Amino acid sequence: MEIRIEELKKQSFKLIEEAKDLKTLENLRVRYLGRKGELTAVLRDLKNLSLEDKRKIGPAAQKFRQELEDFFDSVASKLASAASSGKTSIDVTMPGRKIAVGHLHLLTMVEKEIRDIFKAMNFSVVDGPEVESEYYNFDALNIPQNHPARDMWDTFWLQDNQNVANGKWQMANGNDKLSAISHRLLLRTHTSPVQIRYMEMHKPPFQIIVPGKVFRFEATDASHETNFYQVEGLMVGKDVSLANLKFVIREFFKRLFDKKINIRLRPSYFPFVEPGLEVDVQCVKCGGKGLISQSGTADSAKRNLGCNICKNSGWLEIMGAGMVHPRVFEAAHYNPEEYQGFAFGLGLERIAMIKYGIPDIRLFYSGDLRFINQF
Ligand code: FA5
Repeated sequence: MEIRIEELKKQSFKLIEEAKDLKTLENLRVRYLGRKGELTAVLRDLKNLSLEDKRKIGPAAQKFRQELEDFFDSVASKLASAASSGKTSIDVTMPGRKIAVGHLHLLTMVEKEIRDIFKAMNFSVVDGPEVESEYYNFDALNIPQNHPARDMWDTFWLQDNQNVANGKWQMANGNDKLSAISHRLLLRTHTSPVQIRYMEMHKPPFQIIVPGKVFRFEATDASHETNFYQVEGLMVGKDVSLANLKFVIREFFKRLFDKKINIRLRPSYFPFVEPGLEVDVQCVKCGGKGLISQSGTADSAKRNLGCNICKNSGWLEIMGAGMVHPRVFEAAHYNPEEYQGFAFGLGLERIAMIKYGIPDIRLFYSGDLRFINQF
C-alpha cells in the first residue's frame, strides 16, 4: 500500500505539472480524486488494513490527498490567469469561428438600384438638408402661409427657430429677399425643396434626382410611416414636355421591375406643378382586385377580405408628378417664359414593397433580423 501511494504521488504530481490547459487538469482531477479515482480507491482500501497499518498509512494517505488537492488548485489558478492574458497555446489547426457578415438594408439596395437607373438615363444625383426652412419646404414651392394645401403635409416643426435668416440654411445665392419671408425650421416633409436649392445654383438644361429622408406628422399604418424616403426628380430645359415625363416614368418602371407592370396616371393637385399627376402602380398583394381571397374556414369555403395595403382600391399611390409651376421658376429666378420642366417625387418604401411583395411598410424599420436577412 505504501508503495502504491508513493507511485501515485510521483505520477500524479508530474502529470499535473505538465497539464497545458484547464480541461486536461480537470481530467486528471477526476482520474485521481473522482469517485472512481485512483487515490479514492486507495483511501477506500484502508479499511481492509490491520489497525497498526491503518495508524501508520492512514494519516500519510490523507496528507497526500490534501497536498494533491492544493496542487490542483494552484496549477488551475495559474492556467486560468495565463488563459485570460492570452498566453495559452493556440491550436492553429482548429477550424475558425464563422464571422457574421452584415449586408446593406433592403431600402439602401433599392435606392441604389433607382440611382443606377436614373444615372443610366443621364440624371445626376444631388442632396439637400433634412432640417429645412419653411421657405424652401413651402413658400418657394408656391404653398404660401395659411394656404390650405399646407394641410397636405403634416409637419414636424422645430422649436425656437424664428429668425434663422442668417443661419445655416440661408438661401444658397445669399438673396436678401430672405428677411421678408418666414424662416421657421422644420423637418422636410418632402424632397421637393431641393428643386429650389438646385435651381438657385444651376442653369438649365439639367436633369437630377434627389434621394432622401422625409418626415410627416401622421399616423402609421401598413402603407404610411412618419419617417420615410422619397426620390425627387427634376428635369428643366427649353423644350421639356409632359411627353418626356411619361417616357421617363415608364422607362424607369420598365427597368426597375424588369417586366411590364401596370401603372396609371391620373390628374392630381400639387401647388408646385401644373398640370399635376398621381402615378399609381397595381397593388402587389391583391393584384388590383382590392380584395384578398382567404380559405381557412372549417368547410374550406373562401371568403373575401379587404386588401389592407391598397385599402381596397387595387392601386398603390407611389408618385406625385407634373410640369413645374411658373411660380416655382420665378422663386428660383428663372424666366418661366424661357424654361419648362417636369418634376416627380416617389416613395422609396412603396417601390420596395411592390418589388419584393412586402405587405407592411413598418417591417422596414422593425429591426427584425428575420425580415432583414431575407434580402
Ligand atoms: C409629395 O410629397 C410631392 N412632393 C411629390 C411631387 C414632387 C409632386 C414633384 C409633384 C412634383 P406626396 O405627399 O403624394 O407628394 O408623396 C409622394 C410619395 O411619397 C407618395 O406617392 C407615396 O409613395 C410616398 N408617401 C407619401 N406619404 C407617405 C407615408 N406617410 N409613408 C410612406 N410613403 C409615403
